[in-house]
Amino acid sequence: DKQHQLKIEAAKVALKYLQDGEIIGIGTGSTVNCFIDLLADHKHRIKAAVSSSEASTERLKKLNIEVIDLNEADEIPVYIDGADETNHQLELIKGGGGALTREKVIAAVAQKFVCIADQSKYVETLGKFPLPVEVVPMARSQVARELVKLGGDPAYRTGFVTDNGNVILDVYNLEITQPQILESEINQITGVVTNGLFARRPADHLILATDSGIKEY
Ligand code: DER
Repeated sequence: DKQHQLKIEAAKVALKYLQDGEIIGIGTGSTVNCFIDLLADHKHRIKAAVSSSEASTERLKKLNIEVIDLNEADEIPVYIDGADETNHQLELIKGGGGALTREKVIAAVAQKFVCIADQSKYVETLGKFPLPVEVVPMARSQVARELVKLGGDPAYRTGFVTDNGNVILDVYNLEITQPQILESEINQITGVVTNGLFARRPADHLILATDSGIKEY
């Protein structure tokens, strides 16, 4: 469909960030899956991949691309990942796919975080998409109460356990006008592992596929 075609367009442009013989960081989601599929014709250029989820790892292994642990990589020149929302400062909401913790860890290490997205993700103000927050299971109710105090409406992502064995609260009705401040406030709540605001460490580049072509920021 139209949106899938846009995801493929964005993924194609991201190939230009491949650096021969280097380790590449790979995110999670349907847009990243388009990028992984394109790697089939470029895998000889990749030394190895560091993956942000079991789902992406499986997809990479099917292409016989070596997947290594982040601890074996002394640096990650380029990290390719999608987003659920991005504002005009390339501050993101991520975690729709539930891989936010490993995504955020790799983004913290990566020298260049390249976000690939279709036009539906580009917003003025973050927060229409519910903010995922990864939580230690026993702390779920307490963290939910704290998130309500911050003005959110947390919903338990029932039946979902992250690759790290934690649970996720999706927080609705936040109007996120100061993403970096809210990111820090949520990080301070005891029991929170990670929140899906990538604002303190935003994307370095955005490849946005739109009906009127590719826009790069
Ligand atoms: O969960 C995530 O952070 C994913 O990157 C997600 O935000 C993007 O998923 P999509 O490419 O399937 O829209």
